[in-house]
Amino acid sequence: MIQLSGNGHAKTAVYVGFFSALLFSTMTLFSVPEAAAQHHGAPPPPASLGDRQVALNFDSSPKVISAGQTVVINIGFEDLDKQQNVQHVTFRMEVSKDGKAIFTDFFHGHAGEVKLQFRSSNSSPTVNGNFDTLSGAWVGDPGSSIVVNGNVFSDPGIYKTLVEVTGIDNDKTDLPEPLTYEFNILVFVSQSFEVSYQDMKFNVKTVSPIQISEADFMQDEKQLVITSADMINRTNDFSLRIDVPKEMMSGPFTATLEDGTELGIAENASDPSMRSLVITGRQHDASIDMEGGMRHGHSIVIIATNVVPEFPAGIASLAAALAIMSVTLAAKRHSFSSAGKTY
Ligand SMILES: [Cu+2]
Repeated sequence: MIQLSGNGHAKTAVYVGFFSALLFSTMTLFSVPEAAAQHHGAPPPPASLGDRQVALNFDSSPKVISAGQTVVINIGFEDLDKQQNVQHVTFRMEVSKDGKAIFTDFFHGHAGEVKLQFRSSNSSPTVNGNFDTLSGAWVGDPGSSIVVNGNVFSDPGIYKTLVEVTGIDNDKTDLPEPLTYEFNILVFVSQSFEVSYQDMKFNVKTVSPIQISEADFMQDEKQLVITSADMINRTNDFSLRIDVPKEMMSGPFTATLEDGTELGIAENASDPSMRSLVITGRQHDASIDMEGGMRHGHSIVIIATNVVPEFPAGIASLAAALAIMSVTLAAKRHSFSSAGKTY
């Protein structure tokens, strides 16, 4: 009797599951705009020098820096009115991570531009270049890079970069006040996680400046929770990419930090079966954090519109119901027999 009604429920569950799977695939056939991935933090605002506006131009090759990879960083200083580089720039560059200084030195670009090649190794950073005694800084040969060997961008992370321009227009004259710029250089790590939902397994890929320790899929809440042992501080601007199978979850998506702080999210179809999500944290006003206390956490929550239908869940809960039922029956039988013993 129980067995028969059980089969009937299972058939219904399979049918409903199949129907919602069809509905699911037709509903996700909409186009999504191409989103430009943010490879580094927000560019620093231009600095004023008298009536001149001087902007720091920054780019890296490759655009997406992986931990331990050799990278060329180009730093230029542009007079925004003239739209050309200012000449003879001396600056101090300081790279720090988690509040700890990793590298600092002085550089000079006669043509207002400096190319730095960072080669990763385990030793502390050393500079290979020509030291210009007039400006008291390292200079590169025209067209070539100044080489920095050592552990500067060896680990994934958000590297705070401070550039202080101490001289401009001339090799040996110092500015009364340095022009300062601050920006983040992001160094990424690629990781892969197997996420399971009942008897299904999905592959989730992350490219993140924060080492991810865990990825958990909560089908009932339509959430994918990405967790890190490191702090994800909302005062840092950062960017990370998560590739999820469309079958597992599809958009529109939203993303937040665990304290509810909303994050930017852009969706790309990397291939027909995958969705590539670029999540960006925004620089927040420090005063907001002072009021609310430093709020940060270890998790990012990605909320989908559609998730994999729960048709195997129907069977699972049915099985659970049957298990409870048989336990109850067994208990009843047991109480009957014990009742028999009492009499
Ligand atoms: Cu010069």
